[in-house]
Amino acid sequence: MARLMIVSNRLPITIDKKDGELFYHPSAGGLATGLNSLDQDMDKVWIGWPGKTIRDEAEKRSIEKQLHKDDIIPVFLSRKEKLLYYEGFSNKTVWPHFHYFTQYTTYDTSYWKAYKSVNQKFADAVCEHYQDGDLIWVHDYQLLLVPNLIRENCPNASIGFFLHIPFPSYEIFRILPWRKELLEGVLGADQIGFHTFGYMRHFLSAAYRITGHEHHFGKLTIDNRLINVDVFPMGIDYNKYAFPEQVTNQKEGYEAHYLEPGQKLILSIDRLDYTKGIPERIEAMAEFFERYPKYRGKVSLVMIVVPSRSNVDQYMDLKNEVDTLVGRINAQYSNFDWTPILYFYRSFPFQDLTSMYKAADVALITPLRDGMNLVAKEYIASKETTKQGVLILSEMAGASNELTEAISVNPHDIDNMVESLVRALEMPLEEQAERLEVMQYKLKRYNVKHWAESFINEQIEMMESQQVSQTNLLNSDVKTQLIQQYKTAEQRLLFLDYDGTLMNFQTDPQAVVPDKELMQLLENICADSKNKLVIITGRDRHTIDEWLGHLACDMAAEHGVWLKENNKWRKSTEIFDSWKKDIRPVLEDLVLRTPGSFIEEKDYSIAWHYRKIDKDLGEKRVREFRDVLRYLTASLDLQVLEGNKVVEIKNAGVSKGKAALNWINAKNWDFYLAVGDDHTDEDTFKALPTNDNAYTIKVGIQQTTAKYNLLTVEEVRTMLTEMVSE
Ligand code: GDG
Repeated sequence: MARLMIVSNRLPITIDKKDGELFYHPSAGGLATGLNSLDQDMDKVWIGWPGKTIRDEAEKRSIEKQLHKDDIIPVFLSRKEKLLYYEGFSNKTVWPHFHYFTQYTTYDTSYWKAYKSVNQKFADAVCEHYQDGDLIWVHDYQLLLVPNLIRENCPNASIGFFLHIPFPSYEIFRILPWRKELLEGVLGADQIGFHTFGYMRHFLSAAYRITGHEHHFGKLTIDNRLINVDVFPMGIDYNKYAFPEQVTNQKEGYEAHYLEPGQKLILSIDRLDYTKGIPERIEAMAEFFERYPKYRGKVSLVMIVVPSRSNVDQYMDLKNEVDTLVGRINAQYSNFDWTPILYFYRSFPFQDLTSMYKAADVALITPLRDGMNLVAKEYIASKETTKQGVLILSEMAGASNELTEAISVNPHDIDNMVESLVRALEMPLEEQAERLEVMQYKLKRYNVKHWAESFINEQIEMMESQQVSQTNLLNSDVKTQLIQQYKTAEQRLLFLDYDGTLMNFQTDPQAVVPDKELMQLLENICADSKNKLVIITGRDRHTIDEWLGHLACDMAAEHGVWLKENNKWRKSTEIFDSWKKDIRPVLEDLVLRTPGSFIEEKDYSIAWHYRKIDKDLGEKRVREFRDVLRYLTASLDLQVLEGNKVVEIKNAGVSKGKAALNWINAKNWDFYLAVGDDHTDEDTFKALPTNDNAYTIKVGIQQTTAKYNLLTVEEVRTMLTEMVSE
């Protein structure tokens, strides 16, 4: 049975030690709940750090034994690793940077080294326990390198990766000295998930600009491996908050101690973190009481701040700042019956938390940056039965994309914050219910179980489609059969495309000069008198002739405009080139407006290349240019071919397929082979007979009419070498 291997920095349990005895506490995070509620027909194995530094080897073994019973595999970290990898690179480099707090980003190579080696430790643990068919799901910013490190040792594993925090814009991301390694680490996955489309866009843009990999509708192809990048907004365990088991009526408690009857409660809950906008929120409360004295004595903010990362400098500073600000506003406005901010610096048991959600008239959730923010969703769910309550939510939280019926605020805009508070406190009950119902409907349907299922189901689909695309690969059995038929044949016709088939692409097309190894291979093919080799290319005849003209082979150039037989070039059909003088100025104008693009003029076609420029700009130009071309070519017998970062205008009625027929019809061949990589080669494939002795091979895994696929230029060369060897 396929298993799900979950890999996260922290395990769903935490180890504690008291008086030399070990204790195991379950940590009830959203992730653990979501994954536990998944269909039981998939066994789960969890790999991660148990949260405690254990030095004694015997103790480690005993923990391992205990945890293995629950299918948990601990990855132990030394004190130094915890300091450099976790507190260092994860929390002082990636965390601030990805949340746009670049002033807090620490650039420290010892952190980076530890991050790499601990990521390797996690990947090793995965590979050690991996079984064929397992699905691996890696989580979050502490483990960005893990997908690719797993891929190196388990190349066929199906790996998913989910980022729980924002992915910053390219302009921010590019600042990191380790940007390329981090991206390549994540790109080792088959599926990459984000909370919002914004993060996904940033990731794809960074992947393109930094590693050069382009996407099409969120799909990237790297080394002929398909990667799915998609949005999976994380949900909550809705019923747990909507219908909690034991809720104490906290509001009554507050009312008894702090509030006059009818007073209103505003609630905020966050970890102490500079991303959560806590000082800005307190300032907004102060301004609110300043501007609207009528609310003094009537409204209190219950502010729960959960201690976190308290040994990091910025967090200590933040704690001092928050303490001072709360002290100041309380000192300024409170009286014997009322305190403006009820400030708690500690965590609460779940029951207390849900009671506070229930009691709060308004939730004020105003992070400066937040991957998602589950507190906002939990608050909405807790209003399932009462249908009363208003959510004020920062537009910088990922959750604001879904919770569009909340009052949306910019946490940096103090006026906006103050006016939103008034709006929330004054909102009629009917409107509160209407807004809540819409949001509750969404959260109920897209809960945490649904989130995990949709990620995993999409990953399973990816795994299956990778397998399907592998079924057409020219495997060793087919290769043996091909070689046997080749050996016994007397009259063999071989069509080989050049760029992307025999040679890899380069940014400058003129630099793709054949190397010695290729020359030798082609000479060997031509040396056998039973072979008729035809190089069939889109290149102009002068270049291809200069490079390969000395070989005893035939050629078709410019996608079949020119044919070379018995060492002589001829035009395949009567065509004209007078149109080029009308089209060329349009292309020249395009080049002027698009620096880095260039024109390639052939005898009967003209091409505009945008290989060296930004893809988005290139595509924008193609769109504009398509309309102009349509107008210009309307009355001419021309066709426009959109290729791989090139647009080519040429005479209609010419194709590689038509050219191929020239040779196909010339003899009774008993072996055919055609190899090519792009859509113009599909015409060649279609022109070949469908007999068992005809082999059509596409280089790459894209859709094709060819019978087989090979993945790379290197594989094509190996196959040809084996075919012609004695
Ligand atoms: C990261 C991303 C993303 C809080 N105080 C107490 C308590 N909590 C619970 C809440 C909620 C969770 O902790 C906090 O989740 P958030 O989503 O708000 O924030 P992060 O911890 O920063 O999480 C974030 C999340 O990952 C998921 O992808 O949404 O953007 O930063 O569930 O209820 N629970 C208890 N006592 C407390 O005092 N029991």
